[in-house]
Amino acid sequence: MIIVMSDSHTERTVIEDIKTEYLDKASAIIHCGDSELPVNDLIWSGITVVGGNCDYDPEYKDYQSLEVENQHLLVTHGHLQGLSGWGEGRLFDFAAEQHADILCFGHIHRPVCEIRNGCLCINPGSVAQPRGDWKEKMYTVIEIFEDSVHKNFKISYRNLKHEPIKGLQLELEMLK
Ligand SMILES: [Mn+2]
Repeated sequence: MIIVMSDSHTERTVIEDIKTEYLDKASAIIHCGDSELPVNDLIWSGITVVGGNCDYDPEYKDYQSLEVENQHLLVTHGHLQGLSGWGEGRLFDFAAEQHADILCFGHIHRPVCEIRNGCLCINPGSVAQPRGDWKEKMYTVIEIFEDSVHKNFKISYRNLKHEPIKGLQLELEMLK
């Protein structure tokens, strides 16, 4: 189980709540940037985080790669790849160059869940400032089931009470 959140914009407690809920269960907890917290905040112990356009601490990494559950996971906020509310820029090219199996990004504060060129692309929405059609503050739980031929992803968007959000529960399958 991989937990992905983003765009908390100074709301520290919500990060703490999610971390407390999943620290023992998850193989990784990801924050895709725009926390507006200092990089040395102790909250980041146990969380993989990157910098967003609203993070002024220069010590944040622009992107991070990690191997988790046999997947090459790439984390970036998205603004540096030209992602905006109007277009994706070169975000998905970047994921392909990095050979990502899973791309986690933020910045647009809207949920995105799709497979592109064999890469699961996830935007967890925002835990603080949702935009667009979905009005709930949310984050994402990814579960991966693999056999020799298929990879199955179970993606559950959750509200801040950790309840699944109706209409945002997805199962995607791809050939390996
Ligand atoms: Mn933001």
